[in-house]
Amino acid sequence: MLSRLIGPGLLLLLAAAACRDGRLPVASEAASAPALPAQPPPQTTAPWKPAERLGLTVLATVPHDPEAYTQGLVWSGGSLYESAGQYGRSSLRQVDPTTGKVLRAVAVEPRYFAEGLAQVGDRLIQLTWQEGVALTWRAATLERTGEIPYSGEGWGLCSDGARLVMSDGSNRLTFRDPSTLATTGGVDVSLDGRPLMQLNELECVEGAVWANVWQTDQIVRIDPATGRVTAVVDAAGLLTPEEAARAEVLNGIAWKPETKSFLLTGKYWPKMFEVRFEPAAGG
Ligand SMILES: [Ca+2]
Repeated sequence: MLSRLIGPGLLLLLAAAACRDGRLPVASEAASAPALPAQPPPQTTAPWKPAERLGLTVLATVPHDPEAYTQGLVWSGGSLYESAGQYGRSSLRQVDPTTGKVLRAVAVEPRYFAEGLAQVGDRLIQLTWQEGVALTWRAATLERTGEIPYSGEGWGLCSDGARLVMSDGSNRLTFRDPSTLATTGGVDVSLDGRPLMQLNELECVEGAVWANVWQTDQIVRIDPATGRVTAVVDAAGLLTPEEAARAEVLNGIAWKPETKSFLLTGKYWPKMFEVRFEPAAGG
């Protein structure tokens, strides 16, 4: 009886531990996640309530470099910065948010696979996937200012003004010191009572953390104090089927505080969208 009760929970713990183990999550793992047997929400002392379901309204559509394997997107006072990945093709870019034109691009060494991007003061911090080092840049000039080592995989990154929030492909968000990248805390993310894996590009917005979920058209809003997903955005259908056939997954989310809107794009996407998230019809 006892083993039957703890069985599913133990399985979830093992799955979470496996993905934090530094292994690349593979499609079979992602595909197997929804196949877990349906379970009731776990018994917890915290009040549990389902995440809000959101849709989106497109405010504007601008071109996006279809050669950019987007891993990070940051808006800062009218400037738009993008981190593009892949070995031998990684770069840091400044992009015209109106035309999508790449204003400046600096190549990253071929040994680095660039990942998430965040701004801290006048610096940009760019993660690398498995190289254990963050590259730092002067935002105004895109000059490289240094490298900061860290442990684990680098996926998404955002700054909430006091700390960095980082994802690694698991359901864990790690909080880091913005100067040293030393770990200062973290939280495990759950959606409707179950671990939500594959958290990717991040955006810190007014106390919440928004995350692209790898290999899905979903964006989630996370309460970083509890790890609970408080909203799920269905962002499917932004690209036409023809565009989607040549593109990769949705990944790239930046907040424009001036207009309280988001910029969204994806890996090899030909377009970038300015959107506003709104309650889904019927939800
Ligand atoms: Ca972002």
